[in-house]
Amino acid sequence: MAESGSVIWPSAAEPIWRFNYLLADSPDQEGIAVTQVYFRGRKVFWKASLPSLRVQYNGDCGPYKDPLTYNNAQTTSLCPSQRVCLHSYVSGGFRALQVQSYHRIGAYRLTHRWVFWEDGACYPRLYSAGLQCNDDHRHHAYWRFDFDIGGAANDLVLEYNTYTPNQGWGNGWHTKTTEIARLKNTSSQRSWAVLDKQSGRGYHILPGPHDGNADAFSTRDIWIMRYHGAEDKHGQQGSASSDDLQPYLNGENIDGQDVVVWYAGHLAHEAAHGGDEWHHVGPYLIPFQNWDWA
Ligand SMILES: [Cu+2]
Repeated sequence: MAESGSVIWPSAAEPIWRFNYLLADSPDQEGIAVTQVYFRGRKVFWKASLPSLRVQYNGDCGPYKDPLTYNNAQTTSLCPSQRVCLHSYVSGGFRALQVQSYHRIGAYRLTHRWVFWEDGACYPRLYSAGLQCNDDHRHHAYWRFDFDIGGAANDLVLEYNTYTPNQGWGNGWHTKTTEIARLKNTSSQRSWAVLDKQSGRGYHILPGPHDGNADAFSTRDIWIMRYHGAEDKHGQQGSASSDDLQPYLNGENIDGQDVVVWYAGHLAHEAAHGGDEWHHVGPYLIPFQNWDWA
């Protein structure tokens, strides 16, 4: 079984966001994948998904890879008849559409959520509660963002650091022209952007406040890569012991190409806090320059 649909939100008369969604069965295991995602009539993603979720314990438990599938999703009181739950709300004066699935895996309760805001922001989130073993551990959530801003090709990737002088892209920004994996750097407010070269429209990728730090088990925060269809494994990405993203980094040119961004949130969970506390990770994706407000 699977659950899928098409969304025009908030209405056909006011199509701010438009996309398809799919929560598939095993062997697919990438949570809710959203595809053909448009903000105000302009393409943002070819596809965005959560293809890997790994957990490492102190002590003898694990490591585990937790697949997010239709099989281990459950209905909730908010959506008693659907495992993909669409829910509109208003927060801070802004309308939002939340698309989420609730999963049970062993002792874990996991909520995978996309929030689409009326101003074009998109918040991918993973919420986790439950203790599989009574030890401190770290969940690592890997999102895959296949941006197609203004079409698949002709992308430009930028990185921001407070210390970078203006090189023509504004203070702090420089371009990344070959495939690369990066670490966050809080002191330089490091962040990234993917732009369409022709229009200048793009998205700013900002680490979330709870996204933690890479470690020896999950070694990077973001990977910027050239699109290859074979590198979309629909959630069969890596294993419990490795994310297996490093082999995709082979020095390819990404300047003016079709770019895919992987982003990892690292969620530390202390056993002393018990199993009932919910924790979450996820970046902020914010529209960047030159979007026309209809
Ligand atoms: Cu946990």
